[in-house]
Amino acid sequence: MKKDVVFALNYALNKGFQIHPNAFEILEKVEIRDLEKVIRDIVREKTKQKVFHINQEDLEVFLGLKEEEELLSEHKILSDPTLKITSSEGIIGFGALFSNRFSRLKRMVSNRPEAKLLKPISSIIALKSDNDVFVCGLLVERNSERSVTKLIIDDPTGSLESIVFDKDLQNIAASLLIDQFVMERVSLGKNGGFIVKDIIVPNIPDHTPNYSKTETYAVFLSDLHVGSKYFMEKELEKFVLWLASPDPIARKIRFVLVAGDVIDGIGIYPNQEKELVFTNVDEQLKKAVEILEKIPRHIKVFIMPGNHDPGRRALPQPAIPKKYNLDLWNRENFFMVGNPALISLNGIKVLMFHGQSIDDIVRTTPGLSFDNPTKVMRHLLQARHLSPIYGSQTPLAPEVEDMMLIDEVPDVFHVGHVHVVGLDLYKGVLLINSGAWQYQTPFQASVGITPTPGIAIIVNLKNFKVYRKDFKTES
Ligand code: D5M
Ligand code: FE
Ligand code: ZN
Repeated sequence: MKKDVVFALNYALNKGFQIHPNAFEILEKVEIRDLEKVIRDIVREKTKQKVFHINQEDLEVFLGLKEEEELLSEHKILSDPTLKITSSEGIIGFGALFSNRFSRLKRMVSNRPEAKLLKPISSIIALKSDNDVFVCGLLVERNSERSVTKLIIDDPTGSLESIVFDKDLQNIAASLLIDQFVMERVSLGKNGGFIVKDIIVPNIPDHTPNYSKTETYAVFLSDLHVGSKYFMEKELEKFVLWLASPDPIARKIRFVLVAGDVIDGIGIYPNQEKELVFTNVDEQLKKAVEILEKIPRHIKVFIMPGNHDPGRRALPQPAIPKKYNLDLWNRENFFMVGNPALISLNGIKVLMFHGQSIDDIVRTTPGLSFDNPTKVMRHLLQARHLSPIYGSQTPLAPEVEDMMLIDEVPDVFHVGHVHVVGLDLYKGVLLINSGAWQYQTPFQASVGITPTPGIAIIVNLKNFKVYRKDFKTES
């Protein structure tokens, strides 16, 4: 028997394992590179499972010689801003952006019965009759004072101020995001002002999701923050090793999606240098590649930028540019996408977005908080827009086409940024906030954000069954 085979077998036997004779047959037939490592991995995994024998199947499974089922892993990038970004500049650009947002959302609601009755704002300003009329526009302002709410909406023809008295309607008004598209049914009040009778948001219809034909699994991650002192390197390494292990679920994983903040970046917030292990972007990305390239090649990895990654800050963001790291682009199982992106995995449409807009939305919308990110995600689907608020902290680029619109109803909506795991189902759409791989930073502590890091969200694409796997080490 070859020396390395003897060594590997002794290793397993010393750990108290029995080895089935059929495992020997394989070892004699197949030339196995890194046999020692393979045996060690099997021993580790089976020890966890408290099963202390190794047979032919264990070796076959681990060496990829056997798949009990052919698992589909087809992908298509349906929409990606990277090549569409025009970087138009100035006020004219923003005019074009908002006019595009307005007209496309108006078209989106055009099959609703109310849409037939829509009037331009300019034509109703001089309204004399007290019949109800329908208008639509982007919400520019919302104020609540005493027991009424004032709304101002703009369409291309003018601006309309209206008042909401009804309590339920006021709650709906409070849930609207600034600069989102909204339809209103209004009537003329006795003192000449417009009174809101109904508020209609674009929303998504009840959705019947697409499922994968085979039991292929996908893992949803975000906010690795490689380069930060608080990056959970050990935990992410453990996750990557698990992907290559004989664990029955790990063996079925064919997709890994990373929703931004791959690295911590530099100059992202004041005094960040003090919290970095690597103080330049190149080194941080190199480290990220070092870890991610251990993901087995049969798993496709989709990588999106966040506000900490290089490229540009304003939304939509292009994929992390080649000039920062060519290895990310060259590896055959890595797919670099912009933010946001729509990706089909075995026919399942996954809308991916880093989630920068959540900060502004939480700050301006009553009832929302960082520790319930999927509630914010519901609002985004209702507004059919990923980042409506303009002029606050989330920079928007003056693109001619508003690429932050949610044109298509996805099957899975995957967001990151808040570092808190959130799972929900909204009208048939699976909502995932995939948490983080960074411990709580002093800044997050100071603003009361308590992350839930080190958890991988794993989804069986055949039935959308979701698993949370915690990789946090005890320390
Ligand atoms: O964002 C991580 C989390 O920290 C996310 O919930 C937003 C929050 N955050 C980040 N910067 C700010 C500021 N300036 N104000 C309030 N909250 C903030 P990350 O993108 O990973 O830094
Ligand atoms: Fe982050
Ligand atoms: Zn972020």
